[in-house]
Amino acid sequence: MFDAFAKVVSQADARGEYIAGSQLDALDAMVADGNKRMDAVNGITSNASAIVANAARSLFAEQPQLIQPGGNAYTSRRMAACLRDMEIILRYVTYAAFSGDASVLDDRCLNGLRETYIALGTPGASVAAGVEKMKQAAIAIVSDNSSVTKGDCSSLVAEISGYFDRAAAAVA
Ligand code: PEB
Repeated sequence: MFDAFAKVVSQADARGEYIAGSQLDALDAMVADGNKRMDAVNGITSNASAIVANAARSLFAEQPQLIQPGGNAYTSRRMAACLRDMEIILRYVTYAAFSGDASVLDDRCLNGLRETYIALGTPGASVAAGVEKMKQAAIAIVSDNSSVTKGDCSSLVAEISGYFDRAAAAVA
């Protein structure tokens, strides 16, 4: 599990090189934008339950077979497992956003998840659709600068979108 700094050190060490100027510049920009990152993580984290619940509701409205008898979210046990899975994925996306690095998401959440869903008979494409809905809600929160100092959040939004896309692609 790396953050952006540890990742740069690890890559430089693997090559036996000093940290490159371009990498220092990139890390410098990351530090300069640190408050935006904290605000974004805080915004997603403090709205996590609503993000998960709304995404699930919308997923089940679009794919009602999931909650009909025989569906993969039918029975409250499976529904609970589904909501829990979405919550876990969102939590790891917030960790990646906080660290500025996807390795925690990859190593602790996505690695082997596709195989798990295949073994369970859980439709990965439906999980991916749920992740996409969480992404829309999270990006709307991160992009809403009505209660924070106004600034350009486009690169942060693109980065966080990328973590959701990575999660969706890992199970689709
Ligand atoms: C992954 N999900 C399930 C299981 C595991 C995971 C390991 C099996 C064990 C259990 O039921 O608890 N666990 C989860 C995860 C990590 C982890 C992400 C990462 C660290 O440790 N059903 C649907 C939807 C979808 C869904 C499409 C969007 O119809 C999910 C939610 N996951 C779902 C369901 C089960 C499950 C288990 C329904 C239960 C499957 C079953 O028992 O039939």
